[in-house]
Amino acid sequence: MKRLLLACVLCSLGAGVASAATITNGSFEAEDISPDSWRILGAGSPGLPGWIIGGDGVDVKHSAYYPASDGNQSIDLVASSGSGDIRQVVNGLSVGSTYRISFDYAANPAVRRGVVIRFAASIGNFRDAITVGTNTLTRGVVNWTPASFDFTAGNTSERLRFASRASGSASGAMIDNVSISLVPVPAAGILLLAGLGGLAAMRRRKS
Ligand SMILES: [Ca+2]
Ligand SMILES: [Ca+2]
Repeated sequence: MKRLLLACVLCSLGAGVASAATITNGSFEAEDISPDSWRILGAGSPGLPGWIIGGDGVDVKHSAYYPASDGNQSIDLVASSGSGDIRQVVNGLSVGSTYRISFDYAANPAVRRGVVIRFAASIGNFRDAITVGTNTLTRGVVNWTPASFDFTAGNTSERLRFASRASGSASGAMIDNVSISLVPVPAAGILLLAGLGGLAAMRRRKS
């Protein structure tokens, strides 16, 4: 009986793993902008499949101009001026499960020295503000930094958003290589759940 209970706990955890959530066009490669070096996309533009563009727009950069961290294209969250943002609804989440959003970010190398670039990443009720350093910039070189944050799904669908905070120029934070993964339940947690399941079964048998 205990062995069966443990198997049930493990298979229910396994079912959580199977509900795979994905980011659509997380590397911004879906629409090839070459031979352009970059392409400006205004709010509501359909030029970034999977994402909704808001604010003052964003632009897509090609590796021929600025090297992407993954593939050939990345995003500058500031198009020509003001703050742009991109967002999409992530489906297939398992309520109560913890997920990790991973991505790479950098300062657009064209930004003037001394200008502080900021952007925010959010999903569900999670929000993180990130300040991008500017003092090591070399024109033409993109210093990509990997980043990630964890959130617990409160719904089966949550909105993921990356939003610029105005940099005061046409150059803002760049992002690329956005992905989502399920954070595994630690082995100790599985054993605790299995133990609780066994206790509950024993109580039921006694009552
Ligand atoms: Ca890319
Ligand atoms: Ca720009």
